[in-house]
Amino acid sequence: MESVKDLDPEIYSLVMQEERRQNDKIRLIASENYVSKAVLETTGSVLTNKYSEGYAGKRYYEGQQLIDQVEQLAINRAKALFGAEHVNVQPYSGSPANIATYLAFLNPGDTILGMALPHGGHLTHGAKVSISGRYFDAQSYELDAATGLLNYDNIRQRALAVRPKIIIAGHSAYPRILDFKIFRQIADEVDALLMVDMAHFAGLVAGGVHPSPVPYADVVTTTTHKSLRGPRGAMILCKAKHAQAIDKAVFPGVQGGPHDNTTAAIAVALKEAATDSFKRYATQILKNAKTLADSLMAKGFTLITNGTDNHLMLVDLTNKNISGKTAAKALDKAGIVLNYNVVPYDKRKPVDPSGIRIGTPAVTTRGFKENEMLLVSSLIEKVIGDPENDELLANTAEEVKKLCSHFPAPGLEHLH
Ligand code: DSN
Repeated sequence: MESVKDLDPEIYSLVMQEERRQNDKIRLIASENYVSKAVLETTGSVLTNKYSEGYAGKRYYEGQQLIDQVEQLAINRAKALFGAEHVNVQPYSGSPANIATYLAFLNPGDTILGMALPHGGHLTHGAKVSISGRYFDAQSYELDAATGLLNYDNIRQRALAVRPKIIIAGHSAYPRILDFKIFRQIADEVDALLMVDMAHFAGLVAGGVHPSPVPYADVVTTTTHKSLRGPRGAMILCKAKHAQAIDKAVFPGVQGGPHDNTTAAIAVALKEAATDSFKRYATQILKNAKTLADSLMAKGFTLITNGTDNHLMLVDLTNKNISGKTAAKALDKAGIVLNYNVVPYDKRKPVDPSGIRIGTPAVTTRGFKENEMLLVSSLIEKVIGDPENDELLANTAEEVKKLCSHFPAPGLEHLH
């Protein structure tokens, strides 16, 4: 970044510090990752200079000889990787992808049914503060109070009661695998479309370690930057019969010109995701999550649903007499970065809830395996047991830094 250094030392310095932070900390935010150098390079390429409203062969600006090929490559790779009939790679991110899906099939005021935000759903699945909850009649289903699991009989009852036009499956904080077949049956029973937001687990699906929603859903939306490990962007995968509605909704319905540099980087990430090494990464994400979950439970931590079968876990800290926010802030000082999170039926407020969410994709990318996860578990226990002990937090941060120095992350190898 020599040019930035000369031109804008302030931004240069902040970026360098962020590189250090990402290098020296254990990053456990379930939606974050480290992209490869190839993805970074492509994101920063001259494709950022181009405008290309429309779709390959039908653009509103000239000079698309190469952009059309880039976008078609991304589409072809996504179709092959996920077995999708049609793919749109233009959504800027997950929220616009979801909004475009609603625009494709709904009129304002129509009913949607999604997982409640405090139970692990996403803002765009119908939360009242989101456009999805303001412009539509957004109904929700919740987790079972006793088990913390989805209760498919209840979802069915809710669907029969509210007759949604779209049922949304998918989550930001649910540690278990969804039963897409049952969701499909429920959707058929009430004549609804089934939309699956697989943003969190797309990398697991690509790596073959998580069931795919693609055969069951009318539409699958996903970000590209979480477990899938691509640039910040999104895709919509759908059945061929919905292709036109989806494409029209993305452009010109919700967006203008696609971000071609991102599209190219998505294509690169999809090529990486089709490799054996990506399969090994996806497998290790699950092993790491299970090891950490088991170890935390053995230390007396309460995990929602008593564990995980994906890349994330949700810890209810009520029995540890510490709020999620206090824990997350102490852990951050100690070099362990995660987010505070509501737990189902949380008695505390969302700004200072009872839980923390922990995810394993980023640490897996940098090479952490089961042994490192056991160490992470011990560090979490120590910090949460004494969150105001500044000396402990500082010493832990040093220990974390030393550990991280043995695991160079993609894109940050120059720091080692
Ligand atoms: N913000 C993302 C997450 O952290 O889960 C969801 O889009």
